[in-house]
Amino acid sequence: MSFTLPPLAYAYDALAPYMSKETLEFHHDKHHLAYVDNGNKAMAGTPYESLSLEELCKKAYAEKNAALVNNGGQHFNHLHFWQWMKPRGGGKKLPAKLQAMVDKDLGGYDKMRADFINAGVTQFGSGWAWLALKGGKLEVQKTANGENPLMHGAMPLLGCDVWEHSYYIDYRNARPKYLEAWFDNLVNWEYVESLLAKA
Ligand code: MN3
Repeated sequence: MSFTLPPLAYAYDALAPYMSKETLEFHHDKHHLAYVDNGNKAMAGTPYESLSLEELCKKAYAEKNAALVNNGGQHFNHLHFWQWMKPRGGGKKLPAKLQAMVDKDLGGYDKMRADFINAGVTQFGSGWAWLALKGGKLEVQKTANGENPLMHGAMPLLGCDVWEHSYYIDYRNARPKYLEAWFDNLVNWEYVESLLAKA
């Protein structure tokens, strides 16, 4: 199905000071919109038009369709990214099912947080840090450019955009500071739990 850009579920200034109005205006209204427009051009008149976004991501990766790996992947990633954040998010208190899996699979909250931030810091160039479900277990992952865990046999539950467009206005080159602020103050753990429940 063709891509459309939904509005944010919160005001553009709702995530300040951790993510500014200016960042959200550029990131949502210009960057995400470009993925939507370019993805629609790339799938026009192809069998990809009949697929769900999740199916499109997997097929594009399998068929090495670079335009749809990047633009379809980024459309999926950003649709969720806006929902992976909320005002007054973050915090160490996770929903129960998620907390139990973090304890069992990832060595508890503090280790999961450190590993997730490290994944984002060490992703060379543009990409994403992830919490994903693979084979019934939680994993911390990182991917390059527009790729996501769907393309690597896993289900994304939480992702942080580490492209410079996500943090350069607010943090300049300080990617670690952005990741720490994002994780501690913006993550919508209830949305993560809702994805886990559907996985
Ligand atoms: Mn982005």
